[in-house]
Amino acid sequence: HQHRSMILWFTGLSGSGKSTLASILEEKLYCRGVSTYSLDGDNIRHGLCKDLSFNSNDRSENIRRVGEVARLMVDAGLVVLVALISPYRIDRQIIRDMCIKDSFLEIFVDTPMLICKQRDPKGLYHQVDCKKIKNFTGIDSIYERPKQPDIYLDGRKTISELMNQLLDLVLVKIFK
Ligand code: GGZ
Repeated sequence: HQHRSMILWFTGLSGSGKSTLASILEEKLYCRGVSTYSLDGDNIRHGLCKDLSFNSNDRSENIRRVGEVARLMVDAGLVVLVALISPYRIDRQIIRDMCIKDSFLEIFVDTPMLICKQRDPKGLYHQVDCKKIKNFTGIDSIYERPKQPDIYLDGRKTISELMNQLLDLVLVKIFK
């Protein structure tokens, strides 16, 4: 089962579906004999990055650390799935630039804010409305949309529709 190693970098708002898509994709890749590892914002921020807040410097540092770790894992031969909001274009670009050509795929999960708010799986948007959280991405903290993502996913579609689209594109890259 020889395959290429690379970073699959999911970016998008909180509640956009990044983590869900990444974890389903990981399972599908695993079934096809691909060695994978997932780095998800939610759990990374309890460990490697637990000293970081959500101000802009700390968000950039979060992206930098996860990018460095992901790159080490690529050296070890893995397909690394990263799911971070990663709101700043420059931070995503820096990771792309440090990767060998074609070993970084930026996957933009473009889900309208209204849908993210309706889903609100962790009640965070509700807390923002109650002024309990500040600096929330898409509300009072910016999200810079990718201009030319490698893969564009329209978050208004269902997870299974998106998965069909995503899996084929990724398999082509991994087994090229
Ligand atoms: C955005 C926040 C915030 C603020 C807590 N802004 O939907 P979630 O809950 O599970 O994912 C979000 C996660 C974002 O962490 P990241 O490491 O991906 O962010 S970044 O790339 O910008 O560094 C959300 C939760 O943490 N969360 N406060 N203020 N998301």
